[in-house]
Amino acid sequence: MLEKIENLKNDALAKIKIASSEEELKNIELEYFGRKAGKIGEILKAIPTLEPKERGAVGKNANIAKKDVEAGIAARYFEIEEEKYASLATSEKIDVTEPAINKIEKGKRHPLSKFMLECEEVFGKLGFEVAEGYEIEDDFHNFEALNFTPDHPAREMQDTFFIENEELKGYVLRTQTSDMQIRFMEENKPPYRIIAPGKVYRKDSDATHSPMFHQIECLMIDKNVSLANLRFILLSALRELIDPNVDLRFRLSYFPFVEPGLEVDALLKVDGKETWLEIGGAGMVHENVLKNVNIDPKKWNGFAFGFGIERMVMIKYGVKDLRSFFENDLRFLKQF
Ligand code: FA5
Repeated sequence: MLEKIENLKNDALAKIKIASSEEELKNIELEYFGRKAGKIGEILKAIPTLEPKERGAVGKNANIAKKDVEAGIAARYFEIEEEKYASLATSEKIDVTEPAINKIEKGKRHPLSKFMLECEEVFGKLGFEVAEGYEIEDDFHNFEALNFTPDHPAREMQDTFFIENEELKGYVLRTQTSDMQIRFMEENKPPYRIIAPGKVYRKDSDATHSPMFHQIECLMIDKNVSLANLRFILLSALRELIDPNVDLRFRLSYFPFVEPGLEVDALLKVDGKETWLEIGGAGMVHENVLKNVNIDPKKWNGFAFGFGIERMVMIKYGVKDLRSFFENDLRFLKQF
């Protein structure tokens, strides 16, 4: 019996040594340890039927054989795994110096982001720094400090999205980048020259209005600033940003945070004809706004203007429908 065990063990170890796959190893495991008719199991099961004096030695040797075969199988599994990974390293080797088969298309900036970056560059050259704010804004910065009293009819001018959440009661999706006039003046001392580009939201949707759109705010506060300064800065910037032949026209208008308030039109060539197009609002900062941020209006004054970025880009490239900017149609976007 002891010899039988020894032979069984040697046979098993020889088979294990030449097994070349996990599949083969599994079959060897079944042959020796399978629940039904596993060769080692059979021997262990037969022990109680042996002569009592034989049982000890057979049991001991059978257990040693069992452990040796188990250890052999585990070691061979490990080796096969190692061999598999070693062969992967050669079979799946990538030559990173090979030229690409397909041409990789590079992404580009969205025309609106591109225009906002151009604004930062052009206004930067005129001495304006960039200020950034929040799209979820409180009533104070979006309306109150900008001289909109609580029952001011002008609040109706901008169809507001109010946040319906107990924790954010009184907050809105900002309707204009003019909130940045307040935020910046609260935190800095005059003089100021800033632009604030960003997203704004209104309940508005058609070919020239979108519920989310972009504005750029410009604020200059210094000593003895006049409408002539506003005109000069705006004209210089637009001539560089849109067209060197742009001209401007101001019409009297109303915004609670400026006095006088102006609507600005730009003279542009559209389809070969010269046309005046409304591009945004402007004016001299209202003294109540300066007082709301503790700035003495007798010492300081200035102008502000705010423009729709979509409107500017539509004018610059002759885009007819503002919704094209948000449809993510590559045929449209690739033109810029
Ligand atoms: C304002 O938002 C003022 N805050 C501008 C301002 C700033 C005036 C500083 C004075 C001083 P208004 O509501 O007119 O103004 O909007 C300005 C521009 O945003 C518009 O001329 C238009 O180009 C653009 N705009 C307004 N609503 C939409 C919309 N729903 N979709 C796309 N563009 C819009």
